[in-house]
Amino acid sequence: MSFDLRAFPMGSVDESKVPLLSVIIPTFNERENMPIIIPKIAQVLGDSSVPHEIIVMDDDSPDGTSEAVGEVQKEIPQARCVVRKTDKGLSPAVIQGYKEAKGDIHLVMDADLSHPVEVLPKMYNAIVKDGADVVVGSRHTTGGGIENWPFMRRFISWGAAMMARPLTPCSDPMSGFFAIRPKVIDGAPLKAKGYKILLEVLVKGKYDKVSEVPITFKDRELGESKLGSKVMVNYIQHLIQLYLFPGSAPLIKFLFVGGTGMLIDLGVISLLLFLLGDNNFDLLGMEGLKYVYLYQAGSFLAAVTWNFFWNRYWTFNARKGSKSSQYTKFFVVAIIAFCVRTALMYVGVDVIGLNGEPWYQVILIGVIFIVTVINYLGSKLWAFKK
Ligand SMILES: Nc1nc2c(ncn2[C@@H]2O[C@H](COP(=O)(O)OP(=O)(O)O)[C@@H](O)[C@H]2O)c(=O)[nH]1
Ligand SMILES: [Mg+2]
Repeated sequence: MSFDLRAFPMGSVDESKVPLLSVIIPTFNERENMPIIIPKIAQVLGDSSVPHEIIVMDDDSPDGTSEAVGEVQKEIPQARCVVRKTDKGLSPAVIQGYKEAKGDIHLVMDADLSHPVEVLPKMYNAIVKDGADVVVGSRHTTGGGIENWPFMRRFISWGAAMMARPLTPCSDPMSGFFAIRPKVIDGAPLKAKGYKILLEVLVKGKYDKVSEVPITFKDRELGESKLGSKVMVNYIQHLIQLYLFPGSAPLIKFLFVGGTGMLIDLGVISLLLFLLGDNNFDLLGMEGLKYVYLYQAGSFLAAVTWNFFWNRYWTFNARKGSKSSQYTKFFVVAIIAFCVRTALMYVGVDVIGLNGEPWYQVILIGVIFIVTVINYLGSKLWAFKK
């Protein structure tokens, strides 16, 4: 087997050795599964000559999981168990597992054989050979699936995955089976609250390429599921946190900020009219019109500035770039969009004459759409480009 070591930048890995895979298995009461899954992993990875370590992150299971690992370890010395007595829970166990792991690739999988061990070499190669930063064992990609689940359960699982879709570039962001290069989460503020640690990693980590390997998920045969009904509520809370996290789902945030910007625009112009008065002069006379233009310029500036700050800190999380240069570019994009809007409305309404119902509304919506696309792309690809 050959390895493309260029996938590992100089310094991150000793180039004389083949990248080491750390398999992290969070457990709670999985005694019966230990003598099955650990030898299976060792065999599959051994057959493919993948150097590896196996770390069981056990929450001090009363059923003797750690003792079971101790037994297996006699035959398979690259396996070990870390017994955790504080900060219990699935996600904290995985996060601590990342700290324990010494490998160049960190892979997480369940203990209950729901995740097919056979695809481990494929996932490893997706990173080592194909240069992925994250690889996900996916049930929802072509070729993936779930064995023996009734329609309703599949539907709920699919719906839950869809709710997270805008947050990540992956079809199965709820999978508990995935591998990363450690640099992906280096310095990332991972929170251990939710059960879906992959979502945390995909929202908060730094990566370029995400690959998916299709898997068929099988229900466990031994032991019991620990993740019951509380998971649903926890998942929704977790999703809300992740949607609010700076830089996640930028298109949704951008549209939301744009909406608030329109309110600012309207509010400022109304306020100016209210304070400085439309009583003092005739709005329809030339003099009055000039004031309104001035007010419009003021409210435009206020809205652009408002949008700029929210987009910089929240939508795109671009606080590292130079503020003045970002502001200038953002302003230029807004002016261009404004000119495009004015020109298109002029052509549509005054030149072509689409000023009756419903054509005026149709053209207005079309123009707003085009202008939003210009604003979004200009912001993402230019003003706030990282
Ligand atoms: N360390 C640790 N592992 C857990 C905890 N809860 C579940 N796990 C492990 O996480 C994996 C998935 O849990 P499981 O109960 O199979 O969830 P399900 O497949 O969604 O029903 C298994 O390996 C469990 O042993 C926990 O609180 N702490
Ligand atoms: Mg399970």
